[in-house]
Amino acid sequence: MAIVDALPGPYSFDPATTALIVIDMQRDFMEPGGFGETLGNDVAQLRRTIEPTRALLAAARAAGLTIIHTREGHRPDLSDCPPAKLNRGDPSLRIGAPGPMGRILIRGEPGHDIIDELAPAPGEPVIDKPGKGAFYATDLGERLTAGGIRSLVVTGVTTEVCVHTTVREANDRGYECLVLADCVGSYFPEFQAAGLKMIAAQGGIFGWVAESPAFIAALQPVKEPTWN
Ligand code: TIU
Repeated sequence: MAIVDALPGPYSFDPATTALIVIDMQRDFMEPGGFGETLGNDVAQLRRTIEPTRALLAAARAAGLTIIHTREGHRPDLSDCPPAKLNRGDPSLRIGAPGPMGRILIRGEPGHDIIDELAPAPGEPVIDKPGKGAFYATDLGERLTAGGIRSLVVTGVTTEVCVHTTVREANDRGYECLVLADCVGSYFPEFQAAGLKMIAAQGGIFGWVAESPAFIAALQPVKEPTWN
């Protein structure tokens, strides 16, 4: 087992049964003109996550860790977008409206794609999700079960929305979640701080929190099966 210096205490994981999940590092959240900005947010707040996540991905690939990317978005006909989500904000800037990066938060549009800096490598699954949590209305749970995954290292945006929802879903399903503080971002500094505190509080009510260099330092190569 590898051990990471984390809050509320050491996080133990076996790289062979651990997956790195990179949540929603899409232009729609990270760049001007996308969904994040139409909600009134300062997208510049999220940029500091890019470089640590790039380094993390390089280390995880070198170690042979399972890596999964997610994207939040909807079908072009919006049939998977409930009215409660659609009817929010200025009608000209809502999900499905035309924006500088195509229709806002719609699958297949330029804004929906993952930013170039963190592009998935060939073979890394990209899970399209209509909700905030990565388990809701996706096959993530089945994929993790099939791969024998028990621990999740979670990064991405935004800390208090899609990262939190996914960690809460995962924790209830029995996964041990480590959230990497420098690789998750919020449009609100106070939510970033509170969101991270909430995960590790109460003895780690949702999981553990560490910095990515500590995780990279602890990461060991996934051992090949003995019959190879
Ligand atoms: N608005 C916001 O903070 N986030 C989202 O809508 N989605 C994700 O967090 N991916």
